[in-house]
Amino acid sequence: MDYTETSCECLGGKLLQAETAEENSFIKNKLSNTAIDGYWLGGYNFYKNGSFEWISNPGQPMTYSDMHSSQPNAATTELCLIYWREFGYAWGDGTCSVKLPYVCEFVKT
Ligand SMILES: [Ca+2]
Repeated sequence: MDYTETSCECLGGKLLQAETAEENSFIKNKLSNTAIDGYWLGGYNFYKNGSFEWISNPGQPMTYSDMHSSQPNAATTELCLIYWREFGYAWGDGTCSVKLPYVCEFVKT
């Protein structure tokens, strides 16, 4: 789909899908030790309606969400999902072309 997704796949993983509060908190704690504006994760606003789904599960509503109360705020143009520092790394919708780091996940084998 885009550079970040392809990069994770080249490393044998995928963009992070934080499907539970526990998983999400684990990641947020790591991000909180940095001073980066945002980190992409693997949700996508497929229908341009502000409803995010995991890239590997299109058509399936998320069972967990950490979307900030002010977000999504640009349903037709901000199609990618991001941890924003200004929200304490809660999620927001963001413009996909913004160059920021991203979080990959890997299945332990
Ligand atoms: Ca936004």
